[in-house]
Amino acid sequence: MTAGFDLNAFTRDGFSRFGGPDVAAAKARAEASMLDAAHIIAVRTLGADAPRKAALGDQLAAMHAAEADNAATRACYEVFPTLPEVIALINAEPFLSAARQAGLTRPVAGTNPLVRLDRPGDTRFSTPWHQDYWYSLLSERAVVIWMALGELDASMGPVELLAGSHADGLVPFKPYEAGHEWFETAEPVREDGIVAGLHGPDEAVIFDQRVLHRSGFNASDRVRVTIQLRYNDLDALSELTSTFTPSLSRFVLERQKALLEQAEEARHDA
Ligand SMILES: O=C(O)CCC(=O)C(=O)O
Repeated sequence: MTAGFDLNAFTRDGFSRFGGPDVAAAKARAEASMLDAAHIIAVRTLGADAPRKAALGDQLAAMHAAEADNAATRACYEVFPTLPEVIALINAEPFLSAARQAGLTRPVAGTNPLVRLDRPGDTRFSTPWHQDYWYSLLSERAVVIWMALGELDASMGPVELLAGSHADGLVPFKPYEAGHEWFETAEPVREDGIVAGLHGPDEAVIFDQRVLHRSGFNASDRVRVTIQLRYNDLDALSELTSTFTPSLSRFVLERQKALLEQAEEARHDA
């Protein structure tokens, strides 16, 4: 049983904070591996300017201050979700337990764990009002666990959740033209009851995938680091399939194409 989960709040608002020493420990394992990777990435991307800080937030802030064209923090964004300690979070007991308390009888992954790095003042990857259920459409009982690594305060623009919006069920959506997210709500959202997903270092927030939510604005000078875990319920799947398909990245596809073209040219020249 995970401490702090408030079933009344979850039922009423669609979300609840939860936490305790086991959440702190799971976060610390992921954070340590990300710091280690960030040190390696800093040396590769920044060379002699590579900072070496003892805390992930300080390390990313220093890397962002030293980088050109986001090269160092982009590499962190690419590499962090590949770390075994980050992937392992999906199987960490406090998160599975919170998903069970939220009503999922057999939680299964809705996606691999995702890592967001939100740079100061950058809105390019900010999400508009949306429901994560749009990206699953498979399990009526589906949740997101959203948690910050390192510090999180109001100036860093935590996710904004619209309390009680899950009660309206699936709302219509349309393509989102203004940024990198795919969809937004078809109708403007009545913005009463916005709650910032603030939580302590040993806590996380769990929300129903029907809750309308969007990115806050990072007005601080820090890189906001968050992890999202998404669970569907095997016992509630409308089809026995998955909502995400691990596939080769654009990097591999482009390299394969280049190698095939080289081989073709070499055959032609021979
Ligand atoms: O962290 C954020 O800024 C937004 C997160 C979000 O929209 C999501 O996890 O679906």
